[in-house]
Amino acid sequence: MIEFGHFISVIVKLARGAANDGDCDFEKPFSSCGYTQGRDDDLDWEQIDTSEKPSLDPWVPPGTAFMMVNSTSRFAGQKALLFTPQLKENDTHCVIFQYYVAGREGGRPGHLNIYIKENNSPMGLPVWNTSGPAGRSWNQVELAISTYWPNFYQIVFEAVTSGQRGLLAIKDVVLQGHQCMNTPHFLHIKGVEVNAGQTATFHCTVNGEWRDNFNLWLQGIGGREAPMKATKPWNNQRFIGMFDVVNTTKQDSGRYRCIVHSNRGVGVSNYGELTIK
Ligand SMILES: *[C@@H]1O[C@H](CO)[C@@H](O)[C@H](O)[C@H]1NC(C)=O
Ligand SMILES: *[C@@H]1O[C@H](CO)[C@@H](O)[C@H](O)[C@H]1NC(C)=O
Ligand SMILES: *[C@@H]1O[C@H](CO)[C@@H](O)[C@H](O)[C@H]1NC(C)=O
Ligand SMILES: *[C@@H]1O[C@H](CO)[C@@H](O)[C@H](O)[C@H]1NC(C)=O
Ligand SMILES: [Ca+2]
Repeated sequence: MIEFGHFISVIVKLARGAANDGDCDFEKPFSSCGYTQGRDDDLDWEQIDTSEKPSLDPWVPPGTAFMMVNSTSRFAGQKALLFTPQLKENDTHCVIFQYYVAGREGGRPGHLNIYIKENNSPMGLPVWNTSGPAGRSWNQVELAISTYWPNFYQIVFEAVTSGQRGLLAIKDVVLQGHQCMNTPHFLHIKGVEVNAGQTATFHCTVNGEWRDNFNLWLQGIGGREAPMKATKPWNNQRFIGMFDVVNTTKQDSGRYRCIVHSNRGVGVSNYGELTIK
């Protein structure tokens, strides 16, 4: 029956023309979902299925399949990266996943950082992170990733150990064919061109109503960030966030994107180019 179900899901995926659509329940080897381990890092993620093989370690989540990084007897600052396949959608979609942090009560065994890499761009800065505390429950995160079509993107899961004992885990990555429930999506952002010394203003249009728990900022791939200067309503379904990059110099040129944190996840726009003449 399980084999037959798998057969059907393969047929469905083939019919959709995408064998690697980004979903992974980690019940099959992660490489069959097109996921890959980082090579230029310190550790690998381990794939575990405690529904097939229960663990005696009380910190290991029971009865489920997941990827984890064991931070016990690791130095602080050791990194493990896990990459999704290259994803390409031209309609609104929400990516959800679950994470788990375990260790001594209140402990923080490490950081989980999420990066969104557009085309073959550098990783840039994380769009979302957590360091726990160790709660030993699964928590869901929404990634409201804008439509980058015709560009592709990859989601990168990075665990960084803190030197404390414990583990970080992720599971159930699902690409949903609709917008996120609690995290807003950005419309496509445009590049900005100014003379050196001038202020460059980026406009980020958000699909959704303003909520007080939203935190918006502009993130440069080179590390420069700008807080939101103002919002203006577009209509009752959309608003625009405005960001000033002041006193621009040639070094500020490059790619910028809009980020919004909700209490459930993060919205990430495409990159817009800042050109300094
Ligand atoms: C984590 O690593 C420690 C030390 O190597 C080991 O004793 C423990 O069993 C590991 N836990 C899991 C769940 O692999
Ligand atoms: C949307 O994507 C599909 C494949 O995923 C492609 O065939 C189609 O041309 C795209 N549509 C637009 C309007 O770009
Ligand atoms: C983690 O996220 C918080 C809250 O958004 C942010 O203040 C902090 O700089 C981030 N840390 C890293 C290492 O990205
Ligand atoms: C921008 O330049 C003006 C005038 O040179 C200066 O007063 C101001 O402090 C600068 N602002 C920043 C954020 O560097
Ligand atoms: Ca690795």
